[in-house]
Formats: sequence, structure tokens, C-alpha cells
Amino acid sequence: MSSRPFSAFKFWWIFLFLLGSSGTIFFTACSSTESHSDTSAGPSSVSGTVFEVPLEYDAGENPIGLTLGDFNGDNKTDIIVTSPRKQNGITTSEDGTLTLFQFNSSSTSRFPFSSSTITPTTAEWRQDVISADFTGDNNTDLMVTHTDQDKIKLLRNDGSATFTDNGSVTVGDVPLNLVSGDWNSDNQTDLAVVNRDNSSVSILQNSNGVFAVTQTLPVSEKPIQLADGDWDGDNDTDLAVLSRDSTLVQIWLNNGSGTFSAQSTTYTVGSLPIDMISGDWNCDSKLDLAVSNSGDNTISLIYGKGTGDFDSPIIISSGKGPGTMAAADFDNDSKMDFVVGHQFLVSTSGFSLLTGDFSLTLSDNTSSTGYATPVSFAAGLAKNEASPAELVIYDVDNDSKLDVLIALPISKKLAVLSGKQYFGNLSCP
Ligand SMILES: [Ca+2]
Ligand SMILES: [Ca+2]
Ligand SMILES: [Ca+2]
Ligand SMILES: [Ca+2]
Repeated sequence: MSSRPFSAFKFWWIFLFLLGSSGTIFFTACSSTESHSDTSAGPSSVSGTVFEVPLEYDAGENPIGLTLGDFNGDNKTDIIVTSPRKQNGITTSEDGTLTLFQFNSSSTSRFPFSSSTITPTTAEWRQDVISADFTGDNNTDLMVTHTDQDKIKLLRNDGSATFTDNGSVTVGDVPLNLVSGDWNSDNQTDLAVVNRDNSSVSILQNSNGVFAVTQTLPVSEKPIQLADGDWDGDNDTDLAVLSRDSTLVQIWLNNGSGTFSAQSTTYTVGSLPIDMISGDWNCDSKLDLAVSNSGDNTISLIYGKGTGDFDSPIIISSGKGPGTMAAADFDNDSKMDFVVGHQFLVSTSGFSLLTGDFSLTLSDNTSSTGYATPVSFAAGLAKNEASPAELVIYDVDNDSKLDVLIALPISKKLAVLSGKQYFGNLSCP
């Protein structure tokens, strides 16, 4: 265990700001002491013509993670929000509560879901959560990181969105981020997890729902995010690793049987990178990468050549403090657009408050970078509490317009922003 296992990005804890003579104490939450822009201007408050005013739903004590899946077998997508920590005054305690938003076919709401709380048998710090059928029974299970114990845990779904503990596997030091994929093409869903504090990635293979570490990749300093995709077009799934302190993306290619080898070329991103996603930004059938750089308010776009090599990163501007990001083609020009969550401190008259917003960056063929200036929107109703921890683009209300789901830990809400303008696509045509 690290002596400071909880200081990673997305690790929310209480933070207090003492106000001079008034003696008032303001509490807010912070994901990292070192990654926030400071500004005197507050967040955007306009939804305008692009999104409806946010709808908000209670989502646990400290909602920071979102995962989508059909958890009750009705072929409709449900939403799970994870709350790793409870915040009581200036202390925090392990939580691990999951809030299930189950699709309700009889609802005519813009958010046709019914919520319920899934409380763990034992309170656990579940930092990251992903969903897939890990046991081969066609039910969508959950895999969580039990970060303070250096473990990952399978929560097995019985098919009715009831989850039972199916055992843990020890991985590296401070596991932060999970991805799943079939590394060895045996039709069982395998895992990779990034371990921040011993700078490694654990590769785990699945045998009928039982996971074992089969390889440990030594990676650059302080890895925080993983992305997967077939970078070299040989029909097996490869990995990319984002390391915060070295500001590097490293590429690891799969030999086809689930053993990964590092490519010698690495890609330098901006300062204090937070998130990395993969997708085909220019719809040329070659997978690309994007990294949010919170320290310099930019996004690095790294276009794939389809050979396992990538072009030198192209930098586009973002709003203040870019963090969580997602991509979709909102305006149907076969170029992916980016939705980015921003976190930043606002400092006025003696105190600072962590706040945020989100932005939409549309593709623009007339721009030298291929992208227009980002447009910012409020992420929640209480604008000084609306600091996005994670966001997902999805057509929540099934009107073919892309919507945005945002986890807001300070306000303890799931925000839903229904799209008004763009009939988009989540992927290339
Ligand atoms: Ca490959
Ligand atoms: Ca591409
Ligand atoms: Ca577009
Ligand atoms: Ca919609």
C-alpha cells in the first residue's frame, strides 16, 4: 500500500477552506490538490439551444462513476452510479453504494428510469466500476476496484439486478481504472487494471468467471488511465496507458494470445493529464486516442495510422480544467465531437470553491486543428456545486438526440441534460 493512496484524480475527499474573520468554514470536495485551474470567473450557466436545463436525481453520497448496461435482462439500457466514499463533515468513510437507475418502459419522462440503492454488505471503497458479462450467463455483471486494498472484485448479477460478491483478486498498488476486453479471443471477457503507485498494469484473464493475473506490464510513472482497441488492425485488442507524472501515452500491442509488448514510440501529452478515451475521431477506420490535460486547458488528439503507430499529437483548446471526456458525432459530419467535464476553483473575496461545467467541442473542417472553439454549459442546477466527475453521452430519452449524463459528487446528483439540437451518432457511420 502507498502511504498516500487516495490522492489520485477522481479521488474525492473533503477539503476545507477557512474564511478569514467570519470564521465560516466552507466544505467542498476536491479530486486532486494539484490539478485545478484557479479563476475568478464562475462556471457557465447557459444551456441555450443545445441542451435542456439539467434534470437532477439523487445518486448516493459522493457519485463519481457511471456505467451503462442492461442489468435486468429486458434489453433496455440501465444506469449504475457508484459512490465510493461518504462525506461527513471533515471526515470521509468507505461507502461503495451503487445507485441503480432502471429503465421504466411505462414512464413518459425525459428520464424514464426508476432509482433504487444497492448497498454493499461491507462498505468498500469502489473507485472504478465497469459492466460486462464476466461469467458467461448473459447477465451483465459489475467489476469494481477495491482501491485501498489493492484488489478488484466481481459483483455477479443474478439477472434481476441483484449483485453478489463473487470474490476478489489482488492486483498492483492503488488500482484506479479498469478496462475489459477479450485479450485471447476465447469469448470470455478479460480485464486490465492500471495500478498507479507501483507504475504497473495488471493483465487478468478470465476462466469461467475466475480471474488470474497473467502478465504485469511495467509502465511509465504514475499511470492513471487505460484505453483499449485494435491499434494495428490484426483483430486482437491492444492497450494504451496514460501516465500522469511522465505525461506520456504508451502503446502495448497484443500478440493474439493476450500477451502485450510495449511499442518503443511514446506520445507526449499536456500537463496534468486526467482522462484518455479511444475512438475513431476522423472515421477513417483507424482508431485514435484523446487525452484531457487539466494543467494547460487542452485536449491532445492522437490519430492512429492503423499500424500500431500514431501521429504526433494535435492540441486543441478546452475550457478550464478539462477532466472526464466522451465523444460522439453530434452534428452528423462523420467527425467525432467531444464532450468534456471541467473542474476548477473559483477564488473570490478570500475563499475558493471547487466548481465546474462541461463543454461541447464540435468538429470544424475550416479550422486548422479540425475543431471549433468549445462551447461551455452548466453541468447542474446548483452551479457552484456542479463539478463533473464523470460523464457519458447517450440517447437517454430515445428521441435520437444525444443527451449527456453527468455524475456530480458535491451536489450528490446524477444530472441529465437532454439534447435539443443535434440528432447525433455515438459512432462512425
Ligand atoms: Ca491488435
Ligand atoms: Ca481514425
Ligand atoms: Ca461532428
Ligand atoms: Ca435524447
